[in-house]
Amino acid sequence: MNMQKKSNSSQVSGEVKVYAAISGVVILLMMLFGLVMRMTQGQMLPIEPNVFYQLMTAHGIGMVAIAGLGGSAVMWHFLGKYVSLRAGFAWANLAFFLAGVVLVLGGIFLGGFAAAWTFLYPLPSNGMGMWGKHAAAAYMGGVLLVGIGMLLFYLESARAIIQKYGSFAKALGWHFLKSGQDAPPATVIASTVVTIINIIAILIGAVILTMMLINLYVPEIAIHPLLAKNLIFLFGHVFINSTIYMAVIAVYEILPKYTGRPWKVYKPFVIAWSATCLMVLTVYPHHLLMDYAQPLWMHIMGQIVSYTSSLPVLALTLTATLGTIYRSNIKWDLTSALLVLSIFGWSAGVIPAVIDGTIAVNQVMHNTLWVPGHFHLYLLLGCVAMILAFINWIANQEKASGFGSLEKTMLWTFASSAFAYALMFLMSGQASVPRRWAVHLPEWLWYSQIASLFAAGVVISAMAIIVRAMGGIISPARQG
Ligand code: HEM
Ligand SMILES: [Cu+2]
Repeated sequence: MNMQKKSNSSQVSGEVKVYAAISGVVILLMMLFGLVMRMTQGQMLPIEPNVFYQLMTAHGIGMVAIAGLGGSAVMWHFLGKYVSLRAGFAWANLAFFLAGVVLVLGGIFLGGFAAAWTFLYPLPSNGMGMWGKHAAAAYMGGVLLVGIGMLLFYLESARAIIQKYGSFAKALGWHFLKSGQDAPPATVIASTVVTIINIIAILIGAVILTMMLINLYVPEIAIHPLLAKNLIFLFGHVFINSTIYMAVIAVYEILPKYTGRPWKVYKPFVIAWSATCLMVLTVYPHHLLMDYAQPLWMHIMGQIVSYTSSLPVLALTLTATLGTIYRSNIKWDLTSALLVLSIFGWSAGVIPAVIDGTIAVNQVMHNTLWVPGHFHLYLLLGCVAMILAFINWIANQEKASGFGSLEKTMLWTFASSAFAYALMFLMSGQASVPRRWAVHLPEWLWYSQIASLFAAGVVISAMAIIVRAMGGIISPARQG
């Protein structure tokens, strides 16, 4: 490697570059799977339903996992500026990740596994001739491996945070609430919350995956289906939420470089993150609102916490973002524009999510395309926009760059087509089009066809952004 000393050279480590590069490529590939699915629903492609469900399983788990890896890149990069992280753990995580991906893809595309990424018990062991035990085992074993890698990653973060700050309480800023002194940086607060909640969530995910793997080969050892569903959604909800909580660190760290105003930590910010830390673990019952056997108090908790869990951190991040931009002479380029877009996308997506977390609405909207509508809004325009911003930031050696017409076109194409794409899901949901159906009724086809057009816009603009950034990540010494 050619390590020239440059006065203003950036300090992006090898593992972060590799994470970012893999994230970019896999996000693109999974978007292509998504486009193929939506076109299939619009009867624009002759894909068989079993292949549709394989693609849907791969797209779901692939996007969730890669959002996790992309978010981890952001967290590892910036957390590493405050605490000392050992690179070996990031590499170990990557090794587990890649091994897990091979198993998952093998289970899906060789073994035919197509039970959706949520592997809801007892579906994986009931392939009905479409897939066998080993395919289900490969899938679940692969997810377990990815989880183990992530667990190592968070255990190392936990160790490094405690070594530097003494305790999680200090890293969460609880002393600051009392004394008003020495607030930890926003990055450390967010990383600590994600570390705590994801260690718990991944352990719970590992428990249910192991139970289901045993059940696969020893069916006499049955699992209570409702318990299984609770454990799976606790894991799934926390993990996917954490992807945004990691990626948002890019907003906290990068946006101030453009506005010249540091991201100051105030007491409400500390309170909001600590509150989220508790609430995110108890909000998942909003995925089980239609399970009548679930205790009533859990339904009520799920609804109430749905309102309170996502809002504090979002509201504070949104107001702080607006505050930091306002009259700041912010310098616009692709990175800063994507970051601001991401806060908008995240905020916009939470609205239909909270609506769906309301029991009365959920009775109607549950299992319609309203659900993919809300989460594509905040994952695509929120989480992915943050990750793309980060990829672009490190590709430009952590400096602002030009905002020419090419960049503007990429940005606006991405923003408008992603928004319109998610809107088509929401409209389909409002028209009661069911979620997870390979074949749609004739009167629904136009939704999928128009959506496919927007999906193509997302794929093309994301490809332009990622391919362009890739050059900067792979050959950092490009400009002298
Ligand atoms: C070009 C961008 C994208 C397209 C075209 C796309 C397309 C789709 C389609 C057609 C479905 C199935 C909807 C249904 O009938 O139920 C789906 C589901 C899903 N997508 Fe996407 N998607 C895109 C981006 C993303 C992103 C960025 C993420 C996450 C970071 C994501 C995560 C998911 C998940 C978790 C599911 C649920 C799968 C399931 O129901 O098991 N997608 N997507
Ligand atoms: Cu949830």
